[in-house]
Amino acid sequence: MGTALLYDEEMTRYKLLWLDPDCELERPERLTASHEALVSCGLAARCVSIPVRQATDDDILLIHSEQYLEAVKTTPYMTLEDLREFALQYGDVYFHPNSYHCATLAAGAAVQLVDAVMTGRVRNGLALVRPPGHHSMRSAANGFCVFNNVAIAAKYAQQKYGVQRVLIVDWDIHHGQGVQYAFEDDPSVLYFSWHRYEHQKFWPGLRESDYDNVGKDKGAGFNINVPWNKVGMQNSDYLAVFFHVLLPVAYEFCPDLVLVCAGFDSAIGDPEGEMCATPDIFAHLTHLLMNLAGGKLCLMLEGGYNLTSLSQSVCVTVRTLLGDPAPRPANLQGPCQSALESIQCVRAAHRNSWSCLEHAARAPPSQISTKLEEKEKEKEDKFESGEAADGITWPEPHACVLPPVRTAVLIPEEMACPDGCKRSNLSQHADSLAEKEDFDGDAVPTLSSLTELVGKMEKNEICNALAVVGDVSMAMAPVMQRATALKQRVLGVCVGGTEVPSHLPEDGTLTVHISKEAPEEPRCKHSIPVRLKSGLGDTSGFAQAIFSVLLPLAYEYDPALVLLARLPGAGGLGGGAWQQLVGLLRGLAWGHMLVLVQEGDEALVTPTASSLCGSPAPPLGRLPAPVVEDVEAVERLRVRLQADWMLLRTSAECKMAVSSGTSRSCLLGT
Ligand code: SS9
Ligand code: ZN
Repeated sequence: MGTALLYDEEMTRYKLLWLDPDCELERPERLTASHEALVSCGLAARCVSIPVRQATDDDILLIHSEQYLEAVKTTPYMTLEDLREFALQYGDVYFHPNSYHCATLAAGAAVQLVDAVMTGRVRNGLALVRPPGHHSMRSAANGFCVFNNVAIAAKYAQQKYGVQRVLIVDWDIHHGQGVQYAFEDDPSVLYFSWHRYEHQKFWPGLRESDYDNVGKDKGAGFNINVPWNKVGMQNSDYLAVFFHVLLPVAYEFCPDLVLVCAGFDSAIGDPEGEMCATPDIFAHLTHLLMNLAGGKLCLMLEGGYNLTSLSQSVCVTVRTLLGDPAPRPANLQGPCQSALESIQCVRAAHRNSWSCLEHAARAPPSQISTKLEEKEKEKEDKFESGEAADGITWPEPHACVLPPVRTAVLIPEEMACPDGCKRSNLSQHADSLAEKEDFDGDAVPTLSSLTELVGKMEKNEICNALAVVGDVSMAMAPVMQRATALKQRVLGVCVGGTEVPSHLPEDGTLTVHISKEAPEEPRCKHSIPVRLKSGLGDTSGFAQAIFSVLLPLAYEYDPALVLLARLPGAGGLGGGAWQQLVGLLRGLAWGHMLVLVQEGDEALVTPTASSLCGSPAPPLGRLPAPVVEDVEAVERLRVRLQADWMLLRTSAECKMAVSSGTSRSCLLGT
């Protein structure tokens, strides 16, 4: 199952024909540069190229009025003066005689991409288009946008394929008010947008872009706005919003299809966004969406005005769609104060709509409301607006060296090797480590075979691996020791079991143990028990543990290897939830992960291997409210740990500690 790329050079054949400083950013080179970058790093050739067709009138009328469509249709025959005048009735948009044609191609590419994904021709894809779409409204062009490509695609999917729920993630740095208006009373489309807002001072400067605009009537709760009230937001700010707002709600919503308004003006160097997230972050934003909706993910280009940053971001994104491992999310420093205020406000505004947020902090006191905060002078330590981004530099994204083997398996000989995997032979030479009696050398790999796998991952000879072992608990310590001996930082994730496996090395490791029985009190800083009293079968509670504790911890820890161990007693954990866990953890450590499964659990080999190979996990279904006791336990743990782990923070209340910069101590939870 491949990745579609939709591109047609024709969409570069329109441009601004007069002087207008507000519109000069939107240039044909945005598309040529992005496409050339994809070609020159060999990514375009790896995609399924799908020809672009024009959207029909019927497609466009799914979102726009007949009058507006007819008006746009007359623009190819207008004089320059008429075009100028026509554009002037709208905000921040220009028209060219070829604009209408290109706009039908852009919307057409979006519906073609939906067709390709919904018919199963490809798994996911990107439509490289201009003009962008998310600002255009039923009867108005706006912000370089003519037709609302993504909104049309959402309606089209619902109408043609009977898709019930569509999630639209708008990571462009501007608010897609056009998308918001199209679906604000519609509970079948969940619209999420973060956007530069600066207390309503930033374009388009709408009151309704703030966090308290949650949707109308039946659609209340299905519109999520995250305002950025400062520029300079970084990778941690974006990830924190994904972990603490978007992902829990998205999993609860359980979309059948995910569309992304993929604007890259939210990346560093962009003159419009003035944010500081690096192009690498889009690997993670993409990856974190790839296990929703069974992997049905369609990205449509929106903004992105720094050609370097744009091209790098597009490449990283497509690479991830293709299933390559994501670069390590290095140097995450925790969300800034202003981001935390926004997160707290959004979570509070939605706490009655989503059961995953029911236990979020209540509405924050007015002094930290994004609306009421006095408009202090901002961007103190940032560049001045305007001359902005030109001088900004950032390291080029890491070249990814794909290991020769994606997934190695150490499984009993009588089992067939799962598709896409390579059987790893048992170690030939004698065990260097003391052989434990419980290891039956015939049926299960010896310890030295496991530690060899660790060595091969460290050398990037294999990406990830799965082993069936006789005693998972016993195998963990030597594996971790081997990795730490190689100076590799290891994240251990144990699910099930009653006790934390013993003798785990502490230096250079962090172990999170999710189970029904784990002791409530952590034994030490290197071992974190997450206790779900109602058991691993409570998928909602499990999901909460993953998003609000495990993933933020894991990203901030930034391991070089993930060791995922399924201990006996994890039986309650459904296959879907297990595959979600495997899939999500692939985003860490350049994808280097060793999964240990207990002998007797052979039924898990095929699904686990398929997730390690990058197949999307099956959807979890619409999640019910989690068990109150468990939510509270996970929330207590999160609060306790946020003193040491800044990505766990969801509110601005520990102000002193956070604003003291790099300090990792916090007044809460000590
Ligand atoms: C430039 C103002 C541009 C419109 C931005 C539209 C972005 C669409 N000084 N305002 S992604
Ligand atoms: Zn934008």
